[in-house]
Amino acid sequence: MKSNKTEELIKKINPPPRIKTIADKILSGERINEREGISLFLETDLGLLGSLANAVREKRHGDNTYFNRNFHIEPTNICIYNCKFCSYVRKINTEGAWEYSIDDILEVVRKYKGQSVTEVHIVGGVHPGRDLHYYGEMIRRIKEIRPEIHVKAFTAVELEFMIKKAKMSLEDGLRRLKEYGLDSIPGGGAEIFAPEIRREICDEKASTDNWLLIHETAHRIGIPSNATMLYGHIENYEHRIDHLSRLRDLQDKTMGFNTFIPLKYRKANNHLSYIGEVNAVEDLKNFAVSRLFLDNFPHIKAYWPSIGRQTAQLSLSFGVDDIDGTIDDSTKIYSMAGAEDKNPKMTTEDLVELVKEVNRIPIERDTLYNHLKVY
Ligand code: V47
Ligand code: SF4
Repeated sequence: MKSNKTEELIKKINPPPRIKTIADKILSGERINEREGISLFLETDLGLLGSLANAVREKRHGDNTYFNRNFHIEPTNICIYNCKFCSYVRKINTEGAWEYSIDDILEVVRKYKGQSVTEVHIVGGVHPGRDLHYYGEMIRRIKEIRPEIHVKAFTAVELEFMIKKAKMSLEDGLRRLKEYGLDSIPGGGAEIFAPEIRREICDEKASTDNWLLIHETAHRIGIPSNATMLYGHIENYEHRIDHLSRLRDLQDKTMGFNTFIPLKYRKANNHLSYIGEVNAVEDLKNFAVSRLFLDNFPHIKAYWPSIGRQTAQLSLSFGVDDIDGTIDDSTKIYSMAGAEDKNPKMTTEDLVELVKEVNRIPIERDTLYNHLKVY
């Protein structure tokens, strides 16, 4: 029924033949190519783009809108790298640097005793002194306290370093972490894959090939993961489509990605501040094109601490079916980069309300998208 509405809209708008062909392809479930993806960004009316992305979203998920109850731990912001967009990184013994011990972290985990959180999300800087066994031990001890909790931890960038430091092969390292209790891998560190942009914004850390290889290896041994894209800085639409295309190719091979999370570049206190930030229209366009291009990704997630609550709410009509950032999102990545919410917290009730306000159905899920409760 919704696609009929989209067809009516197409008739009304009467887009150029090229856009009409792309829209027809999408509505009949055919895959679009890179050139068509770029045309969606450059030439498509925002209303039509939203309507197409919404048709695809509703075909997959109806009105279902997922969220989970998680909390974040950021063990350290000390990092050997110097990504130009990062507002969070500090060097050892400088003002604002933190490094929590395993005991400090276990204290945080104990704080959630009795609360029905299902996931802990752990990411941080690449600390020169900590290897796979240090972090493995951290996971093992977290699970001693909360055996049932899902541990989603470490970006491919952190994994590359900690595995190398432990002098293990990539596959052996990931297997060892799985034995320690690692359940899945978050999507960070992907930034933009196109080499000419990666060289400019984060030259030193894991290369595009390594990021993709780490996720491919993880999927092969049964560790699912997410993927992200940092957008709205010096990249253009071709770079974004190239990024999505590399992810779509890997997903064809492994089907190990759960969700794609576009992350909006925030400008405060970093070396790219002069660029400024893109507006909400760009955010919505980006969600919609991601939904339309990534036809083999089950979910598209809006991470509200990066875009704000209102854009997250609007994104539910532009292809997004999942909202992240509940309970106690103590991440400092966005508060230090200038997000409006200095202490991004949203209770389950707030989030349920936000979803219901736009007539969608809030569904609490676990990390692997098993339904836990319909609100
Ligand atoms: O890789 C750093 C980004 C990422 C800035 O998998 C910035 O469920 C905007 O990956 N402006 C880490 N973004 C966070 C991340 C994530 C977040 C939520 C959910 C999941 C998931 C993963 O944060 C980094 C980088 O792309 N980032 N600095 C900044 N100034
Ligand atoms: Fe380090 Fe990550 Fe910041 Fe890059 S984005 S400097 S890898 S903490």
